[in-house]
Amino acid sequence: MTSPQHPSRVSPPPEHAAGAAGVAHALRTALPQMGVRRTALALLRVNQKDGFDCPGCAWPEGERRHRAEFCENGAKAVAEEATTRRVMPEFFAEHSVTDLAARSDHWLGQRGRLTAPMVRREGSDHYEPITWEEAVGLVARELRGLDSPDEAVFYTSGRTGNEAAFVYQLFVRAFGTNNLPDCSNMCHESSGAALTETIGLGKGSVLLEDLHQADLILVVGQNPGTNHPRMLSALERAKHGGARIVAVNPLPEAGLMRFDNPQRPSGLLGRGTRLSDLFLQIRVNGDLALFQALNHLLLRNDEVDHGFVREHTTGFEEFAAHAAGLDWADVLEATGLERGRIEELYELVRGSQRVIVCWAMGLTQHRNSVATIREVVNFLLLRGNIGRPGAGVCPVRGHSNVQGDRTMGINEKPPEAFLDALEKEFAFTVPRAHGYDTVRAIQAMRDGRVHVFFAMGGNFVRATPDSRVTEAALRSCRLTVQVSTKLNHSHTVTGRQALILPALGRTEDDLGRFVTVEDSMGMVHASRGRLAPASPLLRSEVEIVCDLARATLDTDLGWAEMADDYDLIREHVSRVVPGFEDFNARARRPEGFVLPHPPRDSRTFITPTGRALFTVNELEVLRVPEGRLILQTVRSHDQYNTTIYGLDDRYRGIKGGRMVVFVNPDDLADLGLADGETVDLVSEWTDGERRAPGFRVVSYPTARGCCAAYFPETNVLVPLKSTARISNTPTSKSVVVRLERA
Ligand SMILES: Nc1nc2c(c(=O)[nH]1)N[C@H]1C(S)=C(S)[C@@H](COP(=O)(O)OP(=O)(O)OC[C@H]3O[C@@H](n4cnc5c(=O)[nH]c(N)nc54)[C@H](O)[C@@H]3O)O[C@H]1N2
Ligand SMILES: Nc1nc2c(c(=O)[nH]1)N[C@H]1C(S)=C(S)[C@@H](COP(=O)(O)OP(=O)(O)OC[C@H]3O[C@@H](n4cnc5c(=O)[nH]c(N)nc54)[C@H](O)[C@@H]3O)O[C@H]1N2
Ligand SMILES: [Mo]
Repeated sequence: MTSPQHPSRVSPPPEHAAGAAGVAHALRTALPQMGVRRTALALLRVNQKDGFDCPGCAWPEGERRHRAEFCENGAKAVAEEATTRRVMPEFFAEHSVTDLAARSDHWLGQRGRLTAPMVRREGSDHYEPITWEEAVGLVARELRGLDSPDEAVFYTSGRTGNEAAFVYQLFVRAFGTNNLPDCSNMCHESSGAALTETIGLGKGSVLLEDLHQADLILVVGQNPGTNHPRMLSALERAKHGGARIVAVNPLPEAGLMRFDNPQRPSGLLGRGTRLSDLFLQIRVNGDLALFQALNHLLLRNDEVDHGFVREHTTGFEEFAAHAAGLDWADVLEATGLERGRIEELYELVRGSQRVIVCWAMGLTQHRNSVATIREVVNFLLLRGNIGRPGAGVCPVRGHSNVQGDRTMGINEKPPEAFLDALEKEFAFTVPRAHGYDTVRAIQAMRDGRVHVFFAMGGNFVRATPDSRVTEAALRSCRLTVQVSTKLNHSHTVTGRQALILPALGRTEDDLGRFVTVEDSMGMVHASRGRLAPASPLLRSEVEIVCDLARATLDTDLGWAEMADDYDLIREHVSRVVPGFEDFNARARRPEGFVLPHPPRDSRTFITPTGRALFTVNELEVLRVPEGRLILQTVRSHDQYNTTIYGLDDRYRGIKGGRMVVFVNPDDLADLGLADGETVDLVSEWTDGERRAPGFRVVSYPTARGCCAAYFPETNVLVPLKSTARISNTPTSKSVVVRLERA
């Protein structure tokens, strides 16, 4: 039995990424959406010094301000926003909410840009137009009617610029709560938790120059060919400078194997650079064991930078004692690797002076993610690979300003120093109790402790785990509000009343004003949109927040003035957030500026002991019952999180459908299944089973014992309570499933 959601063609995955095919694919997406003139106008302005920051990923631009760097998926992200298609108020008269709820993510996104504020009134199955004034009044009334400010939750997705993020958290705290969950909770929270504890700062410690100077780069649990395509140029440059590159991944991701740089004629011709010197096809969740094995070997052969360890670290003795007791049988079982392969990597490490570890969701979305990342830190500390050129930790962030949003105070557990500074600057009593993160926000709505849900961007209902539970949680609210650019499922799963507030995107002219963003490496720079807004009714996120604050709060912190002049916001930021001194002048520099990073800059570790911390992490091998696989949920090449650009996944050989599950041929044989069959995915958890029906089995060279399928379709399978220790991040990369023949 096949279904229309199954791909029309499945072929062996290609080894190459980008090249001429990438350019062609991007234009094929962009042209129908934007037309020739707008495509040219928009794509020429991406990441240029007087242009806008690419709404794609958070990878830094480097030499951006001098020459355009073409990126296929950046072009798709721009086209998605700069599209000429429009969702007009009449659209909502034609389509009921029930009708829209049954449509696919792809269909909803393809309708185009939202153009007017809309309300779904109690008891109605349709959205209808509402004025901004009335909409803002409605939110203010509901917020003021709550028994406690903690009965409201304010979510943020990572596209929101620094200025909007700062006024947003200011409004929420002036209102009286720290309920500020964000997409980070589902993303790099584990990295932040591990790095803050061990080096004193939850951000990466390398700059682009460091990558160029490294002699060994490990890319672990990351698929840059799809999700950070411009990173491949940096890897290519490192490679030409003599660096060795190692990919650690259950999947042989195309971009990591070979890269055809579209910036170069040789790349366009498809004679690319072989990127990875070594590919370790690790079993899902095997990374803690792998790094423990490397650390064990380094210690045993005394390949340790003792000077660094003595001067800058603490906890070494305990760590070393624990590492000595490594159990190789556990390591081999957890990683699924032969010992010889791990020793090959060890040899590369031993022969390298400057080592960088890059990682993304393959490390952060497991039960033991924080432990794994702490072990990565152990690995780098052992050889003094933090705080010197060409070396360091490199968590590669997702959304283009997710790191900046945190810096601006979008954080449900804000550091005390930040709250003190805020209190001093604005002279009101700031709430100190920690707020809800994403998972706890869902639980609070489900349990009737939260009645108003407000989202600054994103697609909460699809991005979060346990879709059925999350949907019910949102439906139980009195009011749900979505500040959005595009239609998505979160507009169709609503509280008793719901609002859609349409916002300006990055690419659009905001009365000539600019905002700022921070990339994955702590570089801050300006972003100025130039395209005419999708509708005259759109408002900037800053304006929306300031209006709402004025309508809700009795204290005036200068909302109207800030909405008018973003320089005033930046002045406040310059006094509240360290590293932003003289913000307005430095934001106007074409190159922007780099935020201080004490471990990177001077090996200053802002931990309680003033030293970097070695940690002891217990290895628990993730064992699954007979006949089960570990499912990891990934992105296709044609999606941006919950935004589905198209139904292909070119780098994995999939055309025309997303309902696939990638399984190793030997596992298929063991399970008595064959390529092309249709199965239900059934996840097994202590509280019962969850089912996602109708996936086409694809025989694929993934690691044994594992399988992969796309999110958001598989979010129904991720139990809400299955989260990482400490960071509480949903375990979207290790879901125990069985495949049931449909
Ligand atoms: N075009 C595009 N760009 C994006 C996004 C997008 O959706 N589309 N999303 C943005 C966002 S928000 C983020 S966070 C990033 C995400 O960037 P990635 O983290 O690259 O995204 P995923 O698709 O989740 O890929 C996870 C990778 O980790 C591997 N992996 C899974 N489990 C394990 C494991 O246990 N160990 C190891 N070693 N590897 C594992 C998978 O095979 C896959 O290669 O990209 C950002 N950029
Ligand atoms: N199973 C599984 N689940 C996951 C993941 C996974 O790997 N597996 N990854 C997780 C990760 S890493 C992340 S970051 C989250 C992402 O979670 P979110 O950030 O919540 O989701 P997105 O799909 O990025 O949000 C897309 C929507 O944002 C809105 N939008 C776009 N640009 C703007 C803008 O400029 N302003 C405003 N106001 N709105 C805008 C549009 O309406 C669009 O529909 O998902 C997480 N969920
Ligand atoms: Mo993310």
